[in-house]
Amino acid sequence: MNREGSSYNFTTAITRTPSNSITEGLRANDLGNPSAEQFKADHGLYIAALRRAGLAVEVLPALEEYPDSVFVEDTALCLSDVAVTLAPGAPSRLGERETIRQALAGHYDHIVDIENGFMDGGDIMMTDAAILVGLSERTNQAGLDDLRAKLMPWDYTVESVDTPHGVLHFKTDCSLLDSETILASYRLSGADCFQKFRVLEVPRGEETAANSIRVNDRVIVSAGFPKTAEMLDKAGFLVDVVPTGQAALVDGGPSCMSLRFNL
Ligand code: CIR
Repeated sequence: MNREGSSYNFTTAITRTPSNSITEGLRANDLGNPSAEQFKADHGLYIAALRRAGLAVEVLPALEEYPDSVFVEDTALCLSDVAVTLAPGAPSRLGERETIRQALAGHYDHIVDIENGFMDGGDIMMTDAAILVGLSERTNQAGLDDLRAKLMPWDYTVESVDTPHGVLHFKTDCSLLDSETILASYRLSGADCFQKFRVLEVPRGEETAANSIRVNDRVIVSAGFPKTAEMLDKAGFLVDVVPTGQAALVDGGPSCMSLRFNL
């Protein structure tokens, strides 16, 4: 089934206030602890950007027992007719999903759960035609098979793609900009899964900006990547810049901090 525009037109977002324990957040390389205070301030600006894009934003309370719980994207896949709670691949994050399930129950009539294997939302890209799932350190084949099985009644196409080695999540390095266009780092710009798309490659040195989000009429991009912002502007996209420096210290970016959906 082709769901034209459904992968970037949204009405609602769920976010979660960063916890003070974010200083214990997982990271591949330790470049120093984020400041919880600054993260909360940045998070407020992120929510403001989602609201500027027209979304109703639900803000869940911080969960101190889960340092990475601000990164709600990893706990669920929100489609237009069903939500899927995922099984995050980091053991310390598995408990986050029950609280997200409760929040989703306020919005969705149908919720299904990944019960086999593991899968992070950061590895899932919705396009109009298919759900692309990047196999990674956090997402395995058993999780992907379970997603396919659980979505069977809803007529989605689920495709497996490769996450580049050394990259945390598939969407760490790419974003959907519209039905035909992908933003990607050089590591993914030539990927087979994007052959039917126009690919805008993030200028070298700004790879972090590949994790951006298209939300309704605009693209939310991390601050500090002026060449990417200029490229998107010239390509006709309305760019909204938000600070994500604290999130980046624990491997997060714009996409990770919200679940976005259209109900
Ligand atoms: C983690 O390692 O799970 C967090 N520190 C970062 C999660 C980023 N999530 C995402 O890209 N979807």
